[in-house]
Amino acid sequence: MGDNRTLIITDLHGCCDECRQLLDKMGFREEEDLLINLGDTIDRGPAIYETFEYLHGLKERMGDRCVLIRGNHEQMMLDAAAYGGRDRDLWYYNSGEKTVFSFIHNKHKYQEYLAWYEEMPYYYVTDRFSCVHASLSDPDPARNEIETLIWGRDTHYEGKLVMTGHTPYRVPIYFHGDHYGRIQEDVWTVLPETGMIALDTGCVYGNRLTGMIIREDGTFMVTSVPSGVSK
Ligand SMILES: [Mn+2]
Repeated sequence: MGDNRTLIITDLHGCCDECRQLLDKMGFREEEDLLINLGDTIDRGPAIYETFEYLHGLKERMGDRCVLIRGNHEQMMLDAAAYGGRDRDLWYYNSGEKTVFSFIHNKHKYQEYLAWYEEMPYYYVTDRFSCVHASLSDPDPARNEIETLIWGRDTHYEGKLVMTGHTPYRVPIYFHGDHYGRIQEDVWTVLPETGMIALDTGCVYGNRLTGMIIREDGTFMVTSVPSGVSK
């Protein structure tokens, strides 16, 4: 059996330093690992352009081993650029101007990279689990409304295992039907077959950035680094 690993991170919101620290802590190997980002790379945080530049470079070098899933913030940006008007108002209301200015401050325009953001898929599916930004109602991501995939907050889920971000909790949580519990960090555990693992721990709100490592043998571990953003 190989030692292929999958690393999952989410909700960077411009927290580029923490992203690098977390990947370091997880022993990220750019040449071998599968890296999955669950979306919301932009808006709110301190280093939005830098985060883009870092992920863009990773995607360039890693190709299919770097999966950048779309969050509601990328969707709002794309809709704002495409339709203006109320879509732009919605994005600006959700901190979009911070992204606009971060790109301008670095002598770029976010509009130059719309095609790159447009390539972000809404979900990623493997034999063992699925990945989406926000939530699932049907275990098959293709059978959910886009709205559910990128904005959903329902955690009453007991289908095939899914990893999500979007809704920040103080610690990573495992949800299964009506039950839920904190996931212990830095301990290897058997990957559940069903339920929902929520990984957004509110880095951009000053809490922590959490990542998950899944090994080929069906075990996983979550680990985190503190946020440098003041609360
Ligand atoms: Mn979100």
